[in-house]
Amino acid sequence: MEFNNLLVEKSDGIATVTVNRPRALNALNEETLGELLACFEGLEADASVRAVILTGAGEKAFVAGADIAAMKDLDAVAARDFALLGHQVMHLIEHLSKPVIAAVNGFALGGGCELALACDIRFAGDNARFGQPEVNLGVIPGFGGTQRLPRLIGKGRAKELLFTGDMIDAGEALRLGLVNRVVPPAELLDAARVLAAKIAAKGAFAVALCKEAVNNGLEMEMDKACRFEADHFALCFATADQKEGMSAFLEKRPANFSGR
Ligand code: CO8
Repeated sequence: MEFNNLLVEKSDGIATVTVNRPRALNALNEETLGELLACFEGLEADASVRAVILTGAGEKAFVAGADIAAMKDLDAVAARDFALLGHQVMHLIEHLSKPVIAAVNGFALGGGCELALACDIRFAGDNARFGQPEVNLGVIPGFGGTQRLPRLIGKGRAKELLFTGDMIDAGEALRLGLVNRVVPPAELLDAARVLAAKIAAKGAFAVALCKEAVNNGLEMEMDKACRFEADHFALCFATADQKEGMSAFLEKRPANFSGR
């Protein structure tokens, strides 16, 4: 599928999606959000894809936010529709049955920070900057930032970022637990690919169930969440990968997972 604002590459079971509007620092307009939706629906349906890397074009930005020029004159109904479209994209990424790694190569602000938050794992170049600057524009985050940020880094730390609109650098993001790892910018995509390849070599069904158990379990009470985990654990025993993984261990050889 061809996109106006995205580049998509697939190799060795890893899809790399690049938001490609560098002249606007990859800001998310309605067309780009629609393309992200179509792109991730396609990746979900493509059994050859076992992990996804999401990044931004150019050396300056991952995504510098929702497109301010496109938002400025919206009325409340249109603003809500725009926010809901963003939520659809974030939800799709968060619940994709494959792991999604954000490779944050510069500014990740507002909707860009929210896009990174919807991913499973975040790697950052040491030039990355994170922030939720919406209060500087007289609005609040609209693509899940008030919800995913406190769930990831805690309520107090999230509120400081949300109330001040301040930007933080990659080192501070690492300290807060907002990113998993910081690397030199030139090594960012390779580091993300190494991680993606490592995960892609595991049983894809088990990885998908792990993701579902973490995401859904965190929304439940502990006893219900543990039951949810037990049911997902049991489901693994209906797969060839469980037999292969345990046989391989006992036969002292590497497992060869099929994803079934
Ligand atoms: N939207 C539209 N255009 C943008 C955006 C953006 N978010 N960010 C940068 N651009 C454009 C600039 O306008 C500029 O365009 P031009 O060359 O035509 O003037 C170009 O990108 C380059 O930007 P700068 O010249 O500003 O580059 P600097 O290096 O000087 O500054 C910054 C880089 C600090 C990243 C600066 O561009 C900036 O502050 N950008 C805005 C960041 C921001 O406020 N993001 C949050 C937006 S709000 C949001 O995301 C809410 C999400 C929920 C929406 C809910 C829907 C209702």
